[in-house]
Amino acid sequence: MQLYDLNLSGNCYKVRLFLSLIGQQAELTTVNLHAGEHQQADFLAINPRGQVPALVDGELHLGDSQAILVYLARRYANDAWYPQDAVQQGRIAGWLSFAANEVQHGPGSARLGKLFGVPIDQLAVQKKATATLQLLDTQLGNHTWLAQGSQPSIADIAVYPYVALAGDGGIDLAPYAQLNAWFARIRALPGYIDMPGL
Ligand SMILES: N[C@@H](CCC(=O)N[C@@H](CS)C(=O)NCC(=O)O)C(=O)O
Repeated sequence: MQLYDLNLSGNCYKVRLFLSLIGQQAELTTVNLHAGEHQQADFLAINPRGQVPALVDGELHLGDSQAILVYLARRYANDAWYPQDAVQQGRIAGWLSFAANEVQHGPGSARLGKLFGVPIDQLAVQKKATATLQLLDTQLGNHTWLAQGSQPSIADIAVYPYVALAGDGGIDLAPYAQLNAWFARIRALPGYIDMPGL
């Protein structure tokens, strides 16, 4: 299995973290976005969207961190990470979508602007980020894990990185007690690994 990766990408970290939690290994290939490697023909043949992460496993070429989590969970992990139950799958899909939208465009974009100098309306993204963090803090006040099961699922792994990295975007995480308790639960999982900024 090969993972096309970038150390500072929260989306790539999602996949590295999950691989470690389930005790699977992938050969990492760094894609230098700064040098435009993601737009070169050989990488576009792997992921036509020109984005990392991208996973190659045998014949499978798969982009998008959420899609990769689903694949890895179903293919390599025990059922708890992505249960067969329809209610649980529906809830998890909702959180995967939340990771790709509210989280990516709130705290994720704030970090892009502050850390990487990408031109972004910081005021607008800080507002989105605050609403996202508040919603999560409320959800986690009533539930140990996001999808409401008794164990963590891929929903937690999809949402965690850019929320935990919000400080890189100039957002103070201290007021969110439930979020901080959830970070601690995730960090206590066997096989947990960090990335720069956490
Ligand atoms: N929805 C995708 C987003 C992936 C993404 O935005 N990747 C960034 C790095 S974090 C990237 O490759 N950006 C280069 C580009 O879009 O040109 C996912 O969850 O994997």
